[in-house]
Amino acid sequence: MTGTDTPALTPTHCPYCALQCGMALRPVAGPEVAEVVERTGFPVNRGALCGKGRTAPAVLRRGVRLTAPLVRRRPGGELEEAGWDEALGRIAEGLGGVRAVHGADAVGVFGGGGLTNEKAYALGKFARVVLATSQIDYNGRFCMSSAAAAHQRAFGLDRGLPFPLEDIPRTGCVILVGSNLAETMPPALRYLTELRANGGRLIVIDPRRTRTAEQADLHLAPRPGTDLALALGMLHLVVAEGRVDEEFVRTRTRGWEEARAGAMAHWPELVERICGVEVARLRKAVELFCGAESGMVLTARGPEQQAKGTDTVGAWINFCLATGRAGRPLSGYGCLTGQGNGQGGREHGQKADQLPGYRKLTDPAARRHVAEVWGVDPDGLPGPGRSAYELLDALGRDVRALLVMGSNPVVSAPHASHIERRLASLDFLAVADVVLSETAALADVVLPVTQWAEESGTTTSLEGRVLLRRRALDPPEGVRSDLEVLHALAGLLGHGKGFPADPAEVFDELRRASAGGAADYAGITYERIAAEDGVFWPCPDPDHPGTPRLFLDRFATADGRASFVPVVHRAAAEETDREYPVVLTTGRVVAQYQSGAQTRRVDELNAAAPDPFVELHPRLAERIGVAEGDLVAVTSRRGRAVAPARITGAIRADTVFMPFHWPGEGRANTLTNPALDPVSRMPEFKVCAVRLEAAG
Ligand SMILES: Nc1nc2c(c(=O)[nH]1)N[C@H]1C(S)=C(S)[C@@H](COP(=O)(O)OP(=O)(O)OC[C@H]3O[C@@H](n4cnc5c(=O)[nH]c(N)nc54)[C@H](O)[C@@H]3O)O[C@H]1N2
Ligand SMILES: Nc1nc2c(c(=O)[nH]1)N[C@H]1C(S)=C(S)[C@@H](COP(=O)(O)OP(=O)(O)OC[C@H]3O[C@@H](n4cnc5c(=O)[nH]c(N)nc54)[C@H](O)[C@@H]3O)O[C@H]1N2
Ligand code: SF4
Ligand SMILES: [Mo]
Repeated sequence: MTGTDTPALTPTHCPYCALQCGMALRPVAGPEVAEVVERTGFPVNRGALCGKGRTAPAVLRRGVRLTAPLVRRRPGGELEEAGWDEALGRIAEGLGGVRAVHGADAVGVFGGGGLTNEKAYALGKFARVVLATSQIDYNGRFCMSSAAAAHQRAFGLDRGLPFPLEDIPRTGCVILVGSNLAETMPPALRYLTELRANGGRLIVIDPRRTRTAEQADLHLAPRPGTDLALALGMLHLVVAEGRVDEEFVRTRTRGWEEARAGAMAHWPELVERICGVEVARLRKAVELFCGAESGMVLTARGPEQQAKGTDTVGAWINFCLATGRAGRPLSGYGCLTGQGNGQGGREHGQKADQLPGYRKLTDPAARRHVAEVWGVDPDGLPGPGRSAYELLDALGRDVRALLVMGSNPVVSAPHASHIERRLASLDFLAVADVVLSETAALADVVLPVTQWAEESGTTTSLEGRVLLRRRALDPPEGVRSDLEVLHALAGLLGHGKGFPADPAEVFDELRRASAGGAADYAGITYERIAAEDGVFWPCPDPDHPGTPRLFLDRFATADGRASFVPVVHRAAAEETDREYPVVLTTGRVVAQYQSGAQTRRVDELNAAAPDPFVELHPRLAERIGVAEGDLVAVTSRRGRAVAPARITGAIRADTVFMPFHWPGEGRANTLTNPALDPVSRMPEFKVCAVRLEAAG
């Protein structure tokens, strides 16, 4: 480089959450590798970033990340550095060997919602075509699958937000259910602040008075796991107070009578008893929402990560439909998807029942279309496989070899001690990761892969906006991209063609595979994304402008009407009793991301959030005799975790909260209940019964 050159600034997006904040990267000399520069021109975050985004380059450094493959040369031995040929050869042998002895479905694949569209697509194709296994699913099952299922049921299409974030400040009232946006997507808090500045109202429903709830005009704090009753109780009041939008119900929906009957069975006093929210506050919420010209209900993991998450979201959609707050400008139901590519990652085929373009694996026309793009026989494509938890639970039994790409289930799966044992009982485990995660540490082979800043690829944000991350840096010696890994493994397993390592080439194939599907990317190109700040799907052809707003004329059902779904409240899978008298709920803190595999390696983030904790109310703390910072033992039917007490009046006295970002003694998922939603197969991360003791 000559003295006058400044290293190029590359516009890109954050590697972490679904907000996909715009940023720019500049390479720097020395161990720091790169610095993040504000990119004010990107409309979603206008330059603002949270601490995780700002410090993301720290994980690009050598010493922090993996830079050589690791192999375990004898059972029970240590992981040792190896060359790529040996590592890839061992994986081909490990997966191929199990398949030869136990059949194709004995080989499983576990993907992630953080993978780019190109990777998610290639991983799904690799499983179905190269491994010919039905056993592929991914961590998105733990994330937004309940909202996705409810979306499909009611609207015939699942895109988390049917409108762009920029619409939020202009609506009349937002009900935010179980989302702690202030910690989980800090730059998006601006949309709520602007809403209130414009005179709009904000209602937050969360058992904790979070930093998000503090912004609200009205905060309802139900007992965890009772959101379904709460939504039904509010719909009851809508009916009782004559606030149903009859015209909208008649012309744009079907199934109201049955849904209405379900709501009428949940009279407000009953709901008050179930949820612990006073009738007067329910009434106030209905008054604020229905009194505004327009309104939105936005849910996140609070109501969704329940064994009845699909019905709970269904009840909120019913509420929107009955009040005419859907399929109209500035109104609607939306789900705040979580992972960096949480939206795109659920569209292109790493899900157990799915083919690219959000097609169904059981649909003969979909199989024909995708098989043609792949150049394979449609009858040779496997059928749907197990959902994420069921797949992990089958390890070492029906599924004997596993390839993990983009997830760390040892920390993030429910009943994690059980899943850790299942992983350890495998005949063969391969993990591709950027760091030595807790799951990678159990593997027979670990492949070090390139990161966001070192490779190009698209993600689809929570808005349904398809974005381009650009390669800004050269990866260090010794690492390869996930696409290169799949290319090489496919070759070793007899598929020398069909798995290009170039993301642009993969994206072009994805466009063809998605063409005509629900999530149609056919008209989206890298060039367009770059020129237009992203393109909203569906976008069926290059002249199509993309679709920021869905459902304004019709819903995506056969007759264009939205479906009410008849739902009734039911108890959590595990209720409190004398032995386990307290409800545990789990979630996030601003400075750590997910299983912490990446963010626990960043000094600045660890300084802000070094350790797990148990958040509890002063009355509960007094009852068990602990003071601030004292160790608390939390025991559920599945195990015991220990972490320091954090005492606050901002949580219900019958509930404790633990973040799930840490392994070891304070691992929240040692305690959680793997009860699954019958439709979405989402585990009940947000509710289980526990007992507390001082652990002095
Ligand atoms: N800092 C940070 N940001 C992240 C992530 C991260 O790990 N760290 N992860 C990303 C991902 S993948 C996701 S999915 C999103 C998640 O984003 P959020 O859904 O906002 O995060 P959570 O903390 O899991 O849960 C939100 C709130 O639900 C409340 N809650 C608990 N139980 C219940 C209940 O029964 N009912 C209701 N109504 N509320 C309840 C909790 O108190 C919590 O405040 O965040 C994304 N952003
Ligand atoms: N108790 C409790 N448990 C929960 C939740 C909760 O609220 N409570 N939330 C659930 C939710 S919403 C989610 S989304 C899950 C997430 O749980 P995980 O799937 O464990 O999420 P991450 O920690 O993001 O794991 C991603 C892994 O992939 C690696 N990685 C990152 N990028 C890439 C890449 O491009 N390629 C490859 N090969 N690897 C990569 C990271 O280093 C990390 O090890 O946790 C779930 N678990
Ligand atoms: S809010 Fe999400 S996308 Fe934005 S900087 Fe933070 S982690 Fe990254
Ligand atoms: Mo998530």
